[in-house]
Amino acid sequence: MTAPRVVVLAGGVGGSKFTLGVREALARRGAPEATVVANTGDDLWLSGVRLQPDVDSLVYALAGVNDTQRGWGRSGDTERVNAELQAWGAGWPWFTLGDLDLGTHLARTGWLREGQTPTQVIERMSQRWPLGVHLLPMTDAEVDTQVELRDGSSIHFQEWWTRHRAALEPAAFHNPGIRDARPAPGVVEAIAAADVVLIAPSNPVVSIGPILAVPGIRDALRSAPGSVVGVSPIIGGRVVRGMADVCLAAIGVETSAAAVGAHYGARTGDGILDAWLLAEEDAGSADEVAEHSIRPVVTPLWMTDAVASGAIVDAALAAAFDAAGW
Ligand code: FO1
Repeated sequence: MTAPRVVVLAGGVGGSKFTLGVREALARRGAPEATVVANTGDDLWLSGVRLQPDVDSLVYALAGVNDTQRGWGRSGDTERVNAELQAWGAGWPWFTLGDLDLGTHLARTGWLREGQTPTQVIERMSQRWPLGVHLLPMTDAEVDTQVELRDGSSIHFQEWWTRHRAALEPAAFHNPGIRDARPAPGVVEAIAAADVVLIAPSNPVVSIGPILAVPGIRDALRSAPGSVVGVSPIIGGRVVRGMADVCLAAIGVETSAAAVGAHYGARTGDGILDAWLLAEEDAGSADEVAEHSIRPVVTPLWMTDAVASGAIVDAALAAAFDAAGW
């Protein structure tokens, strides 16, 4: 199969780097644009505007206007409005809203207030730049992640992440309202029509976790006719970016490629994976992955640029074709 239909489940920074590779690998094959399902668990209301950090990371990266140094926001952004917000004591003193980025939040908030859904807002945002993928939110419902701390109190994920740098020990992560949420229009349909579903090397707990927690998405993966292939966000037993190790510890999962693969589980059991891509540094745990009935594939996993990410996608597609017996 040279032109597969691909769906990607993705979080922010890791998801963006991976999606650049998906776009590159599919363009090389003349394949249709991938459908990318973005985590919206990181979303928040701040100073009266709606932020969708993972959606924006994907949009900015695919449009080539992202700040690659910082990992979030727009390149070359300024912070004049942010300084004024701080002077008013509005917003959060530890959270920066760039001027160009605020333009995005204002546009989005206006459209939401006019009654458009997040799916429609993203569709509209996607018209400004040719993203080369079909970007969907996981759900149109607001299911912002709350971090439950050991003392029983809860704070918004973004406060825990950016203010406390994940230093407050989490007891659990919750997405209030997610049990009543529905997958955004087109998500389940895209999974059902896909030859391959790729799980990006994003945070398994607070990026991929919320996507899988939207009722209907996990079932759609389990019954998908195509193959489901995940990419380890752990290389050499360490997290590549972010503070995923703290998140994993909170749900009792070791920070290792094999443990995260086992956490997702095999589709032949009660999980979601057919194959799991491991870094060469973790080749020693391939047998452990196979013991969980998941096909291990060892390949370089450093996403240094879109070509390197594209090579990872090539390996994932090859694994998918093997898993499907093509
Ligand atoms: N991350 C930070 O560490 N500090 C910030 O001030 C900050 C602001 C910010 C504004 C908009 C946005 O879309 C993302 C922003 N991020 C910031 C990144 C974000 O908090 C997280 O990295 C992701 O949500 C985790 O995936």
